[in-house]
Amino acid sequence: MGRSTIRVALLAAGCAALAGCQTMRDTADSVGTAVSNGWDKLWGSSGNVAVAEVKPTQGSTVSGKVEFKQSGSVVRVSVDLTGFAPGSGHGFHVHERGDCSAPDAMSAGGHFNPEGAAHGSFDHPPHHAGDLPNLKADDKGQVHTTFEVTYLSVGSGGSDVAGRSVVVHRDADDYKSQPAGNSGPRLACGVIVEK
Ligand SMILES: [Cu+2]
Repeated sequence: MGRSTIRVALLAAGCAALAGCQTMRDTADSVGTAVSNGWDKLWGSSGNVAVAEVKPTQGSTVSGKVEFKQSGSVVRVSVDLTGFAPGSGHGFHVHERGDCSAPDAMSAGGHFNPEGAAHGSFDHPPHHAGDLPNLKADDKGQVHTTFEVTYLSVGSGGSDVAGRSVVVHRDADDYKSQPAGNSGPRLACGVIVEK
C-alpha cells in the first residue's frame, strides 16, 4: 500500500508542476490503477478463487462445495451442500487448519482467528475472521446460498482463506458462546484450495 500511495502523490505533483503533462482523465485512470494495486496486496487480487470440496465426517451425510471469490475488498462465498435434515440450521466457519483428516474433523483446529478476537456474529465486530452466517437447509435438506463478507481475502492478505478449511456443525451457532458459538460436533469439512 505504501508504494502505491507514493505513486499517487508523485503523479499528482507531476501534473501540477507541468501544465498539460496529461489530461485529468489519464490522471484519474492512473490513480485508480495504483489504488487497486494496493487493494491486491491487502486483500488479494480481484478474481482470485479458492474452493473447498466438502466431505462428511463419520456418521454424517453432509457434502458438497464451497467457493470463495475475491472481488475488490469483498469476498463472495457460494455454498452448495446436501445431506441435511430438512429445515435444520447449522454453524458454519472457516477453521484455522487445512486438515480434515480426523473422522470427527477436529484436525481442522479452532476458528480461523488471526486477530485474536472473541467469537461473535459475522455482521458486527468483534468476531473471528472465520465466523460466517449460519446455514439453513431447505425442505430437501439442501443449502444453496451466496453471501459476501469484507473481512476475508483469497490468495494473499492477513485473512487469506487458502490453506484453511470450512467446517459445518450439527447445531446453529448462537453467535455469542465462547469460543465457538455452542454449535456442536462437526458434520462436514473441506480444505480450501486456491484455484
Ligand atoms: Cu466451526
